[in-house]
Amino acid sequence: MIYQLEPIAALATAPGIGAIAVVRVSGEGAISITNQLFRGKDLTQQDSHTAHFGTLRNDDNSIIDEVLVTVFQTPKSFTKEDVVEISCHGSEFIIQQILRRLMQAGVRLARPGEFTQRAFLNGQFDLVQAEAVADLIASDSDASHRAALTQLRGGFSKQLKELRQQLIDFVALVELELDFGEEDVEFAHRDKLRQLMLDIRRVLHPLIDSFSTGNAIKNGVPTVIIGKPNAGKSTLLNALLNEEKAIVSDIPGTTRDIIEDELFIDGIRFRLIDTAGLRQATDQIEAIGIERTQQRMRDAALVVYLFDGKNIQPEELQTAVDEVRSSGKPYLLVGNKLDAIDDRKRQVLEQTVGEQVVWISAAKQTHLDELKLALSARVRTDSAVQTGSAVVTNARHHEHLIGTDSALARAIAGLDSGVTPDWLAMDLRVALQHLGELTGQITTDNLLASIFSKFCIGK
Ligand SMILES: Nc1nc2c(ncn2[C@@H]2O[C@H](COP(=O)(O)OP(=O)(O)OP(=O)(O)O)[C@@H](O)[C@H]2O)c(=O)[nH]1
Ligand SMILES: [Mg+2]
Repeated sequence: MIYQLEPIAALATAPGIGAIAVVRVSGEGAISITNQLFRGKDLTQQDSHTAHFGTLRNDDNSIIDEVLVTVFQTPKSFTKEDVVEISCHGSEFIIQQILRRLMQAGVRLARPGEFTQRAFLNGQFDLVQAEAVADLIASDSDASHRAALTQLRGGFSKQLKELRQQLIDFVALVELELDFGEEDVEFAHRDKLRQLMLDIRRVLHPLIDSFSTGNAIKNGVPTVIIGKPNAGKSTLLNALLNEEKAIVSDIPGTTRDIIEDELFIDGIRFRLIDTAGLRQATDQIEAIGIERTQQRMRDAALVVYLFDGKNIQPEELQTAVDEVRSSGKPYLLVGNKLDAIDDRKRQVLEQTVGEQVVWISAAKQTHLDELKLALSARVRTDSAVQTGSAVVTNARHHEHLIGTDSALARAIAGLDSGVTPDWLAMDLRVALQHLGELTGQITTDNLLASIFSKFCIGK
C-alpha cells in the first residue's frame, strides 16, 4: 500500500552556487503542479523516468529558467510517490523563484529528512537503511562510505527481520500456553526455541562487537602515541601531519597537554594523539599530563609505542613493551632515531622484543610511509571493513542490539531453570520490542521525528 501525501519540495543539492541545482518535488500532484509552471511538453502525459527540456514560467509568463525536468511516477521513485526533479541553473535567485512558484501552486517546503521519511513509511527501506542514507550523505572517508553503503543495501537488518519473525511465531505459541492457565500444555517446542535464541545471539554478537570499529570508521580511529620523554613523539606527530603542531625540544617533559589532529591514511581517518612522556612526574602539571596520557591510552583504539632507539636499554624496552602488551590494545612498536644508531644496536633491540618493530627517523622524516602502511594494516586486520560485512556505526542500533541480546540471555537462562511461560513470554517480548525498534517495524512518532530531523532539508 503506497501513500501519497501532500506535495513537498526542497532543494536536493547542496546550497550555494553551482553549475546546476536540483529541486525535488514529491507527493500527490507533484507532476501536474509542476506542469502548471512548465512550458515545453505536457508532463502529465510522459512516461516515468524520462527527462524533458523546457522553461519554468512566472505567473506573468516571464521565464524563470531553462530547466530539465525528470518525471518519476508512483511507485517507482525514491519516496514511492509521484516525484519531479527540476534541474535548473545553480543560482540562489533562480532556486528561490522556483520554490516560491511551487508554493503558490500549493506545494509546501519539506522538513529535514521528510523525503527519506516518506520513503521509509512507504516501505522503500527500513529504519537502519534510512539512517544509512544519512550516514552516506555525511560520509567523508572511504571506509565510512563503505560501511554506510553496506547498510543501505540491507546490511544486517534483513537477516534480523527474518529471525524476528520466527521469534514472533514462538511468542504466539508461548502466549497461547498462558491461555490454558493451570493445564500443563506446551505448544512452543522448548529445544527449538532455545536453538533459535542461540542463533539470534550468534548474529547479534559480531554486530555488537563491530560498533567500536564502526564508531572509529565514522569518527576516526583514536590512535595514541606514547613513550618516554624525548622519544620523539611530538616530532613524529608533526612529521605525519606535515605541520609544526606540537612543540619539540630536547628538554624531557616538553609536552604536557594532549595534542590531537586528524590524518587520512589509505581512506581511513585516524585521530592522532600526542601525549606527555611517561615517567615519574617532576611537578604537578606534568603529573596531570601523565594522568591524561593514561586516560587517552585507555580510550584509544590503537596504541603507537614510540621509543628512542639511541637512548633506550634493552631491559628498559622489554619492560615497556610488556606493559603495552598487557593493556590488551592493538599496538604498534615504533623505533625512532634510526639516523642516530647503527645496525647492531637495532638488531639487539629487535631481538629483545621479539616482534615486528617499524623503524623510522621522525626528525629526518624517513620510513614514514612504512609506518603509515603499518597503521592502516593494523586497523584493517581487526575490523570488518575489509570483508565488507555489516558494521554498526549508529549508537541507536548498538543500544537495541545489546537490549535484544540481554533479553535473550535472560530468556535462555529462564528456559534452563524452567520458568513459567509468563516469565518466558515477558523476556521474549522485550527482545522483540528491541528488534522491532531497531529495524523500524515498531516505531513511535518521537523516534521517527528524532531520526529524520537529523537529516538536512531536501534529503
Ligand atoms: N637524531 C634524532 N633526533 C630526534 C628524532 N626525532 C626526534 N628527535 C629529537 O628528540 C628530541 C625530543 O623530541 P620530541 O619530539 O620533543 O620528543 P617527545 O617524545 O615529544 O618528548 P616529550 O614531549 O618531552 O615527552 C628533540 O630534540 C628532537 O629533535 C630523530 O628521528 N632523530
Ligand atoms: Mg612531546
